[in-house]
Amino acid sequence: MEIWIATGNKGKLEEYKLTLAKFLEIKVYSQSDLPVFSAKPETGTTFLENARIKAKSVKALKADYWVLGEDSGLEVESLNHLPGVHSARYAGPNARDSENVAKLLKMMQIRSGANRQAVFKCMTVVYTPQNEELIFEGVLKGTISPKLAGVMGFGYDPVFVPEGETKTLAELGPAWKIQKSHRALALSQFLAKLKETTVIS
Ligand code: ITT
Repeated sequence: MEIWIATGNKGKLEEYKLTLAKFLEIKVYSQSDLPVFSAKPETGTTFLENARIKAKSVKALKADYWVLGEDSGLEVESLNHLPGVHSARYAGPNARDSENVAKLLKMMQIRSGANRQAVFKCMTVVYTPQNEELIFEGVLKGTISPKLAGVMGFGYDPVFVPEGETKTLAELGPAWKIQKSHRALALSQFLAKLKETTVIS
């Protein structure tokens, strides 16, 4: 099977490719493999709405294939669950990961006190070749470290310490993330469904 991942985020794509590499029957492509593609604005107010916008924009060009779109983000308890759907743009429309992380740490210094609880959420929408919609969700609980640590991964990985761990995701690295992250948890549900329907073995 061919699956098209509707993302322009290289960090996300790398994690999908790493996980799917062991399934020799799955070929992975992304929107950057399309000759012409322009991403639609993420106008949804929920992860699900934005995941649908992304998946549908690639499905419109790859109607007969499997297409996966995903919207994810960080919800910090003491910041009223922000940055949430704004995670990629928290410090501004074209903000770099380092700027988003710096804003997060600053906001938490002002507002969070001792409460550093946070969750990563990943909402995944898959369209089958027959255009059936499948929805999967993954959640990863943890805390926000006051200081950056680690160089692997992307986004908020250098400040997110998963529950039960003492290191950040950027220190734990891709081997940990592809087993246990919010993205991995959503993807494993999709893979279970593919196995159930014998698309893969
Ligand atoms: P696409 O929409 O093209 O997939 P994006 O980066 O804009 O790429 P999102 O809108 O889903 O993706 O925003 C997700 C943001 O949430 C992402 O840019 C990171 O800042 C953060 N994020 C999501 N998953 C993460 C992870 O596993 N590690 C670190 N940060 C993550």
